[in-house]
Amino acid sequence: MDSYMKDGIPCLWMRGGTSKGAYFLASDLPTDVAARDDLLLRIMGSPDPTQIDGIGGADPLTSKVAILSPPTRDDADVDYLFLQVFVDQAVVSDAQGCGNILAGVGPAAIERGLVAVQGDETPVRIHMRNTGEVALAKVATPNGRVSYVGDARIDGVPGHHAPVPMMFENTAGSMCGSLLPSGRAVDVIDGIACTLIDNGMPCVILKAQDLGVTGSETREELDSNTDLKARIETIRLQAGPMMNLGDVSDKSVPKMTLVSAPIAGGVINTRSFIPHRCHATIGVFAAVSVATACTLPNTPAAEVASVPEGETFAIEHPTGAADVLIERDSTGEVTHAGTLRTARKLFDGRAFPS
Ligand code: NQM
Repeated sequence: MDSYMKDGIPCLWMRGGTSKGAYFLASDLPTDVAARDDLLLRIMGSPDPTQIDGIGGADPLTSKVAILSPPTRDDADVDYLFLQVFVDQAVVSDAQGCGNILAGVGPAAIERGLVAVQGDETPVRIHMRNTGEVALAKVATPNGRVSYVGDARIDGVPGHHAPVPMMFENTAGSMCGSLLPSGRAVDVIDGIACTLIDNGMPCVILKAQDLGVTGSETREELDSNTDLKARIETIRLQAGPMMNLGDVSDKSVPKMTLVSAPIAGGVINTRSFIPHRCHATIGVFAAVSVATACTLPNTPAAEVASVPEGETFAIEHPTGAADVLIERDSTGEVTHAGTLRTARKLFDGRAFPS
């Protein structure tokens, strides 16, 4: 029995946007990456499809980790490393960021004393170590404390909570080197037209109808369509090297996003595979990448999208829509992006690994 099993590790369990995860201080975890990952697998209960012996929620959306540490850049207040703990494989991956878990980072950094409160709203500049960019989040801090109470609501989360607005810049090519890593806005893989794009999250965007589905199916319907999932995975494995991601068989990127015409007044309808299960909503940076693809003429996304005049892009998903703010320069290039999320502290205590 190691000391972690005996004494546990300080852990904040938080909802960030439409995801849920364990937030740790780097100083409470082993510095050796292999030892850290082994510990996180034991805490979450992986590999096991039920994660019954850990705190993970048996879903990629609730098997996530944020590691916080003091900033290593002058233009940031806190460093954030995101880790995806696979549910049914002994894999912990830093090969993607997570904009939903990002929503909890500002509040967690203040709760843990890494960032001081500044008035009723505290701006927190977050260095996202997975991709190297800095995001700006604003955290409600009335009376000198983080407040999770407020009037903001996001689709996919019941109720109303304090808003956490977030802004991003320089997200193009976050993990793939450039916005369109293959050098083209459209590639054809297995006979299907795809846009390989990275504006904060590597995504492959393809039309649902080209894969024989409508794109309005439920998460459960798509998750049980094993033929569809096998075709998507074959395309993904070919897209990975084309996106400078190498062999992606053990990686959670690229995400595979099926698009179709909007059905609820939004810009585009989506179903995202992340990459093997269908997302209950859509990732934050995935939504930014999809919105960006909508602005590229003659692409699968542009063909089905209703692109707005203004800056707000409602990206429809299985349980509603995610609003993404897209700012473009005079050439039409996306320069800034943003979104509104909420977050909530669910539990503060010590996690005990198996
Ligand atoms: O794209 C899930 C999520 C995400 C990622 C995933 C995310 C993002 O919704 O920024 O938020 O794509 O695995 O938590």
